[in-house]
Amino acid sequence: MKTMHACAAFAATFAFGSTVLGAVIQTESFEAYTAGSGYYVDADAATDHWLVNYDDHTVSGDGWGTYYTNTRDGSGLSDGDYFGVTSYAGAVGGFTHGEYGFQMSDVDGMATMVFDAVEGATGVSFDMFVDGTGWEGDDLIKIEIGGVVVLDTTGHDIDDDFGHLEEAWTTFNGGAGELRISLDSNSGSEAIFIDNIQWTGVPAPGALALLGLAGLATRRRRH
Ligand SMILES: [Ca+2]
Ligand SMILES: [Ca+2]
Ligand SMILES: [Ca+2]
Ligand SMILES: [Ca+2]
Repeated sequence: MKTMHACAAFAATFAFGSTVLGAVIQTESFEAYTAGSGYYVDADAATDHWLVNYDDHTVSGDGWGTYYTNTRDGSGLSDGDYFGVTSYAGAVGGFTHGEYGFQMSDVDGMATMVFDAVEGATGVSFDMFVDGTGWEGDDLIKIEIGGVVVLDTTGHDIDDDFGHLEEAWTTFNGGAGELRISLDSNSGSEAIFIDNIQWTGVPAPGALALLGLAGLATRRRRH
């Protein structure tokens, strides 16, 4: 009975127009941050920790951060790597929104970008570019949205089994919740780039009330 009720409300929203549900309510395109020049350097390769911005290099922003995990007992990001917000588009041809994107490379361990769940969001999409190179079986790219695994190359040689992702921008989609993008790699030529993150969902409760759908907003928040 409860499910039926929710479906009826959902259908009512569609009656007002599907664009209501698909509205972009938040974006992250890395345009508002400094990119720095040269290498990003992290002092600690041994301990799992949140990375901190270094000089003008940005690895943490508004509602997101990057976590380092010591998976290789290697040099991590202490040896100086091209990592963080960048305007360098030489590898990708151009970013998918604006002049800046986020580059992860030569982690010598694992780095995970973590984007907080956005209130009211029911979906998220973003673009990822994977460099074409001789990845090995112990390298991995993993994407999780709200705990749902969208991509996981664990146990695969990326260029053998996920070659379709190489040298191209691919758009990934998922539902609500925290967005996590991980790269475990050990070479400067093993790089991924992220751009154009868009969270979609219902408009703010005030806008819904104007449409006479305040009841729906209350119900959806409980999920
Ligand atoms: Ca951008
Ligand atoms: Ca490194
Ligand atoms: Ca390979
Ligand atoms: Ca490798």
